[in-house]
Amino acid sequence: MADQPNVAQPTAKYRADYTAPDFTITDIDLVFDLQDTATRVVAVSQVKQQTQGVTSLELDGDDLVLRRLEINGESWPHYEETAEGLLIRQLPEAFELTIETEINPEANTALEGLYKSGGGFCTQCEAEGFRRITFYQDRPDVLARFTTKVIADKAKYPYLLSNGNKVASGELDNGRHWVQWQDPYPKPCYLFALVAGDFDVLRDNYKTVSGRDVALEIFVDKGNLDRAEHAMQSLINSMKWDEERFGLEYDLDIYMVVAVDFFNMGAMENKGLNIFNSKYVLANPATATDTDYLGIEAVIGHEYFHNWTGNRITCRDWFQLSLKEGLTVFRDQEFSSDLGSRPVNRINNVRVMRGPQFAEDRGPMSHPIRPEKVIEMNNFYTLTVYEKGSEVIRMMHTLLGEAGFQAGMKLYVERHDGTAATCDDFVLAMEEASGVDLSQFRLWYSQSGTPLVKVSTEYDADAKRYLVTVQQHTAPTAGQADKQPLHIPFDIELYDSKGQVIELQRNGEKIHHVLNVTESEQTFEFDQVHEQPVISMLREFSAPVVLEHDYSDQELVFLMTHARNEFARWDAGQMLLAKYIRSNVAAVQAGEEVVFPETVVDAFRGALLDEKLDPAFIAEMLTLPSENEVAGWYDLVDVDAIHAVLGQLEMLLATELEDELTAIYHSLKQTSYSIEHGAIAKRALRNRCLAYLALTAQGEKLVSAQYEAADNMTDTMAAMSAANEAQLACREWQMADFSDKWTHDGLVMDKWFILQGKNPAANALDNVRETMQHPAFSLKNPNRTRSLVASFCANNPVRFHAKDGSGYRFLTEILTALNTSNPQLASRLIEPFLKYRLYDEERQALMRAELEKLAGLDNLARDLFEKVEKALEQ
Ligand code: B3K
Ligand code: ZN
Repeated sequence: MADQPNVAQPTAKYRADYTAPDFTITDIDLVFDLQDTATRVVAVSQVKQQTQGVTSLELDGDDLVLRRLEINGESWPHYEETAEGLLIRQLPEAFELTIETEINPEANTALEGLYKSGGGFCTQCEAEGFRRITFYQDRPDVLARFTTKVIADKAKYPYLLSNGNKVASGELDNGRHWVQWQDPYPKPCYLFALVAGDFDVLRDNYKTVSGRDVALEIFVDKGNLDRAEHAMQSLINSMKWDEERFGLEYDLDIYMVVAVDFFNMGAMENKGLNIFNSKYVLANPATATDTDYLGIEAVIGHEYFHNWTGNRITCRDWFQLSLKEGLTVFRDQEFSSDLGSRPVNRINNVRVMRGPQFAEDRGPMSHPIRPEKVIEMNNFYTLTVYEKGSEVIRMMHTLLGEAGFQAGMKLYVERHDGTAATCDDFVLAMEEASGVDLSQFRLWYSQSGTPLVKVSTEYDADAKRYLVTVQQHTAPTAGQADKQPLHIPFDIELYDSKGQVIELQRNGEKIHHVLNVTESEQTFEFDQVHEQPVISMLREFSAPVVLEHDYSDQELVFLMTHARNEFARWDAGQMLLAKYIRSNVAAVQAGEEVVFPETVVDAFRGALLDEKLDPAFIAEMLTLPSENEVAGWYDLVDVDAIHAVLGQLEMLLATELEDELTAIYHSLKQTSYSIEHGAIAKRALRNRCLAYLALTAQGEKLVSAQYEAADNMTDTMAAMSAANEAQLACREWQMADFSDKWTHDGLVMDKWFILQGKNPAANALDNVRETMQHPAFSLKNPNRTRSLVASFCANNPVRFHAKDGSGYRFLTEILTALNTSNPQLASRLIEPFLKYRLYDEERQALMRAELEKLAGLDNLARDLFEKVEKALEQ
């Protein structure tokens, strides 16, 4: 952006530039005197030189007022404040550093560092928020033992919490009190946490496999105790699961979870004191949907699993983020799959990969799971680092098998416990423990983009031979032009015409069903194949790639019914849908009719009526890909045509299958609510049926009746979203009724805000603007903002991409406001703009103009700067 002189250039960091710290900090003793606008923080650190001869120490600091600086108890004049923090000079080899800072938690709307949420204080330090509390070496490879004393008004803040064990407490004059905490495990400062407030506490306990008694405490806003039980049960399940599946046990006597309303992400794994977005803690049947319940289980698990993969073994530098995140996502996915439905979990994870992650790979922020260059670290908590990172771990699991993988985990933990490690360390442990060669596989860490895998097959009836030719190609991505072939575990199965599995063999030797694809083009040969087989490929989505193969409808219908694993059956259904979505998008663009053959409808009818299948799985079978996922298939996206085709296909399925959908809808009615998986599955299918039936003549009646009869939020929301999508007349009174009932509860109102954002009506944007005046809405609260604004901008493509540019101007207004108050949130919301190159010329020009407006802001935050700059770059 050379033509944007008013944009200050924030500096980038490169992975290749890593150097170990010149000093380390072994212990830090913190005292917080909490006041809303002027909190005092005294930090006493024991510092040791690591590089001989280096006598200056650079400390990171942001938005701090320095009140005192001492070395070994003496005032120290040899320092200067810099743009990045403090530079202290003429230091001895080992010393005690005392720093007193003053901070303003109330003014902290960025929700990073120490801030106020509701009536209480809380912290968020990952990635680089500790530097907003005190001057420190704010980097993950400096591991110190933390002692923390918190002082605050006793009436307002009866609970004063920090990491580790409570070691002392006392009363002070003028109504204040204090508590001191000590964490025995050395940790990087991003895992530091402090909470002060008044809460209701749900208590339980857990005895670990080796007999440690752990007190479990969940802190929620007063009055919310009845919404914490599922989180507690999920925590207990996580602790048990990690012992059983990974042999990993909890290591402190207390585990605390605090739910707060103002939080930029889902949750944070601070040692012994997790801080959670209340969305991932609070649930009861009246306020939360089944999806919310499952989300709580997954996030509680995820943060708990970080205790080993993240906390006991942390990251050497932030470029290694996937070391802890990819691995921990893999662990939480396995946890959810072991406790619930494995196929349904896999399907939903794959949807995230094929939709938003593949889209990220194609955009200007495309990066490998281990990025090479970062301006603002918070911008790299991405689907690529997390979800693709997890797929990379999963591929190793596929290549090594469960036993080999667990041997690798064991070695990794033995070698690196208590240290800050790298992704290479992890792969090396996996390789050495299993004997599987991962040398080419390592490329997944450094190469970005989604490989395209094209497969062609050939059957030689005389020789009874079957040939499978696999080609891989990764197109250039932003910032990375040259690509090499990757090591792709490619899981296949062959079926005969009766649906029996054909054993894979060649020259009398068995061949494993996971093929090692390592070259740009490779042919695999199988013999003793007695008839033309049907091939199932990329089973379980064995690698994060796009598969291209010229399947006939007949083959796909065959796989939908005969493939042995459910994921493959679902995937065949998706491929069949994809074929007709593509051909119909072309038809609509050419002004022709939408065509959807009877045989395809019948295949979906078969799935719907298959009593052997899990109802939750059938619901997935009958779910079309989202408009965004379909958009990802095109270099030039036609939002209107995609919307029209998906709408018409849904209408067609609804009309053709109306009798079956109606029968199943009524047969799945339950008399009481439970969150047991069988019950969730039945609701999932029943509500999927309702979404289709809403499009038929009975829609108004069924949807109204369900809303009125619903005794749980899942059924209420299913009715409301069906009414919203189908634009039924009952939508209006339902929305009004819901808002009357829940205005006092922002978390519940988020569901209503989402529906306003996704409203397909032509005046959706006017409604969204009006909704911003709703008493429950606030741009200061990230959950509210995401619910309304992100659902409009990211999940209502037809309205957001209105040709008059009104949606684009709206997003710029929001981003401009958030740029100063909460840049991290702004940076999440800007995503739809980053894809502007995929739209027609007029829309491109309009979006580009908005990006340029943002680039021209005087005070553009580095979070937005990094994305805007990359988006505008050619
Ligand atoms: N580690 C945190 C995410 C921190 C995000 C910082 N912007 C939550 C998690 O992944 O578990
Ligand atoms: Zn995580």
